[in-house]
Amino acid sequence: MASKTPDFTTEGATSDARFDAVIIGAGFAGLYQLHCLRDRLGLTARVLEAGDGVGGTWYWNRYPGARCDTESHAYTYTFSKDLIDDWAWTERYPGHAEIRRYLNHVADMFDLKRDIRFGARVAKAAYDDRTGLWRVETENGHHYTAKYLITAVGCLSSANIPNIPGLDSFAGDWYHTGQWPHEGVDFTGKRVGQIGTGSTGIQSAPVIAEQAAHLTVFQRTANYSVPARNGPLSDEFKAYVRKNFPEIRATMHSTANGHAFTISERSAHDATPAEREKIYEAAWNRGGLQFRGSFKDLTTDKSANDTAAEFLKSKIRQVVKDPETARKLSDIDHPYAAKRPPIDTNYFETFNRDNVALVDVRAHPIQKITPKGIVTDEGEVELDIIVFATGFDAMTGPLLGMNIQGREGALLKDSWREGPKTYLGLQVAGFPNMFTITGPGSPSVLTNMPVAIEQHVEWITDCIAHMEANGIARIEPKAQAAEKWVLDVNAAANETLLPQAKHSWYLGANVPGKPRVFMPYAGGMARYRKICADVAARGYEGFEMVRA
Ligand code: NA7
Repeated sequence: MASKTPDFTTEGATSDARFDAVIIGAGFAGLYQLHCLRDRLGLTARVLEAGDGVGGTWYWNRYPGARCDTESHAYTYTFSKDLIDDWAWTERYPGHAEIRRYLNHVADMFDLKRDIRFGARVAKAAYDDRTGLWRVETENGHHYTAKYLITAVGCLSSANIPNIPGLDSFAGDWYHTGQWPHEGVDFTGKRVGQIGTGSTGIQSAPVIAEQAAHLTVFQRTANYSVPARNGPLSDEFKAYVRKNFPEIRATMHSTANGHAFTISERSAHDATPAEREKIYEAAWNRGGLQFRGSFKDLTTDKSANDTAAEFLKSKIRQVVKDPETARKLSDIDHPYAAKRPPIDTNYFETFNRDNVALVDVRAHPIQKITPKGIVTDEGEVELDIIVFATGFDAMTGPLLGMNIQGREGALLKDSWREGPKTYLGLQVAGFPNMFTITGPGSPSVLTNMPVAIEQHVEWITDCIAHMEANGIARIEPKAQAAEKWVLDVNAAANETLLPQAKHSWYLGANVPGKPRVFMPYAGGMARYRKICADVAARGYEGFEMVRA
């Protein structure tokens, strides 16, 4: 059923529009949260969405080659059998347009759009101590009040555009990958400079190189990448997914990272060098994030990790023909998967093209941008277009950008001055009845996001159901519980190699001035799910609940 978006012109314009819940964002998280509150609990809810359509992160990320790195049969909601039976992905990894088609399909199937206000960017959300309600204001001056405020704003939705002197003077065009023009960019005949070699840059460079007259990739940190081996899905595979979805779902729920593959139970040290080579070669040929699962200790034991890292570096040297370019691309300063590990289609092969060059900006930092191009101490690279594949102010950026005020007017940005503090990534002390789906301190970006999102949405829904059934007006974490959780998040990270990547966005290190705090919970999705379930079973231990 395709629902019609209502006319919201007058809603909240002259007097506050009142709902049980305001949900911010209409991506995977916001859509499911709306369905749960409205259709399972019978509450009223309004979704406020800055974009003009559903999709969340995928509404904005339309850059060349934009594609999810989770395999499509696992990048999906699992809550509805009808939905699973009704949808079939076409490729091994879903492209951005197909993900938007999927989310539109979900929104239509569950008739969600009638409760989503598009083009409504939240400017402020403040808790009113007197009424116990949240008051939310949009940039276009509409007001909403609600008992519950639920942020579904994504973890990677606040663009990080580096402050390089002279950008304003650039005579050509420039774009950030996460704010890509919907009509696309024509690179034909253009000299393009791309800054950034994270997951995004590794996806976009090969596609841009095929169209542009010339592409210069500005690399600050060399990166590992494993071939994605994308391709169309066969009818047999689609039928297999439909038939076996309960088992696939069970795997997604039992693994640390929420993907539909398991991690080997074998240590890299228990294999001979020849066996390891064979296992890595098979994983390389199969492609994708599953490479990480080749051995159980790749993400926790540096010497085990070294064996995978060396294999991947040797692949770069085999693929890239120019030895100096191969050296720069394989001169990687962190353990494999200590930063988010990219997967690619022809990334390293792209550097064998005559129209592609690599500039090492770790050795030769960017000094400035001029009207003509980018200047390093090696000289000026003349450009018509600059592409910033420079990532995001991850996890905290989208939340801190909304001017959120808790009890007694306390600002979230003050509470988090030294880094985000949450309890379970779900709530913040001093911000009653505010729930943060996949917030900092939850597994989120270290997992397959829809799995993390479903778990959070279902936990929040159960919590709200409990509150409504028991006449509870207010829930918020006890300060000590939040303090302890921050320690637990740090301890979980320290059990892994993740903190060894000193420049990673997991640590906030990509944004100048951002506190260096490891933000996601690295203890694994299955362990985290159990912690949250136990907390609820013990009467919401660590939370304070106040009756009306
Ligand atoms: P990432 O992973 O943060 O990558 C950003 C890239 O941009 C990375 O190579 C950065 O180098 C580089 N960067 C950032 N600022 C600069 C400046 N000032 N100069 C030169 N280079 C710079 O973002 P992505 O969009 O690729 O991926 C984000 C996530 O989206 C990804 O993990 C998936 O989950 C999907 P650095 O490494 O910081 O030296």
